[in-house]
Amino acid sequence: MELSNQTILWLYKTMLTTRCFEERLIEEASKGKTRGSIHPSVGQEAVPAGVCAHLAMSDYISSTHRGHGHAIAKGVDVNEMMAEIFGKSTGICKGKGGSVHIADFSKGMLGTIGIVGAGVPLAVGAALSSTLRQNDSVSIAFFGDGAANQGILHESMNLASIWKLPVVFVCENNQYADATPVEYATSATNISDRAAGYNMPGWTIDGMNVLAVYDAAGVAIGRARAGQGPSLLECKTYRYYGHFFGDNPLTYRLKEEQEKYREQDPILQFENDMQLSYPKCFASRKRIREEVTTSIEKAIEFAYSSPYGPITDLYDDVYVNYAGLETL
Ligand SMILES: Cc1ncc(C[n+]2csc(CCOP(=O)(O)OP(=O)(O)O)c2C)c(N)n1
Ligand SMILES: [Mg+2]
Repeated sequence: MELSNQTILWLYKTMLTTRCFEERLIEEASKGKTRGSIHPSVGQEAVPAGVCAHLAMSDYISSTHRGHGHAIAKGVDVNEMMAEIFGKSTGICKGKGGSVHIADFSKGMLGTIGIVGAGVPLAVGAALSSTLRQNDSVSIAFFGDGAANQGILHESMNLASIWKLPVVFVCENNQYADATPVEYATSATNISDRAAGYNMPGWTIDGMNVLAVYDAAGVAIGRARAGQGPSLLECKTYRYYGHFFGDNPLTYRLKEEQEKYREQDPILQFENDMQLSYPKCFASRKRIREEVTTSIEKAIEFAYSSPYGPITDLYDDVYVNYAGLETL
């Protein structure tokens, strides 16, 4: 399918922004500047970009512990994300949540979440709300291959199917759940095969290729928007770094395996595609790289120069303030 130059450049910039954000974040984490755990998604950038390219602000996504790319692709501000991970009061959740609690309801980003599988029913709930409100918003539930074996996913897929909800279940199968290989932990050959059990279509695609993700997500999201119900999209991908910042993936993954996937790098692959099919976009790649680097350096500066919140605010935002709710 021929894409507009605008879409091509958006895909490129979104993938690059995620890569640059996380590479810089890792540098700052190494210096001890960040707070809380960090799970880099470097290598997996094609999935959030290819999916979210079809979404509007009025659509919803729920994410995982590896969610910087989802947040960026849904338009969350990188300054506020960076400040959040530095624990600063200007962070998107006032610096109280860190990398695994990045939410921005104004952008339809329901949150990165540390509990494996827990984001999935949030997306289903958001899809139910769209159905009840009779609008055409769709919801995306991003989850990993490890989460695919959590009961909550299966309950969520079943409910979404019987109620024909506008939700797409997007599995980022990066081949490992922490140090456990997917072949060891998963009964199905393809995770998408499980869609049949819930009477919905399922597809397995190359998640290192952003154009393949874009095409398949377009079909799945188009169905959901047209009232044809949920579907399951499994994107086969790979994380380059450890499970979390500080993990050494070489203790459980062969060097050759890692090199094989790096050869299919989603950004380099896309640059080759651009050179062949979108030469005008290819010509602007240097400018885009510079723009991205500048915006991430600004985000780092913003995080450094922002203050920590006062200790007196520590317990604010922990529990809902019920005052006034009884009058609703
Ligand atoms: C309910 C629950 N069980 C276990 C954990 C510990 N844990 C955190 S991430 C993770 C692996 C998840 O793997 P996957 O879903 O494939 O996502 P990936 O890390 O590969 O992105 C585990 C077991 C958790 N956070 N929540
Ligand atoms: Mg995984």
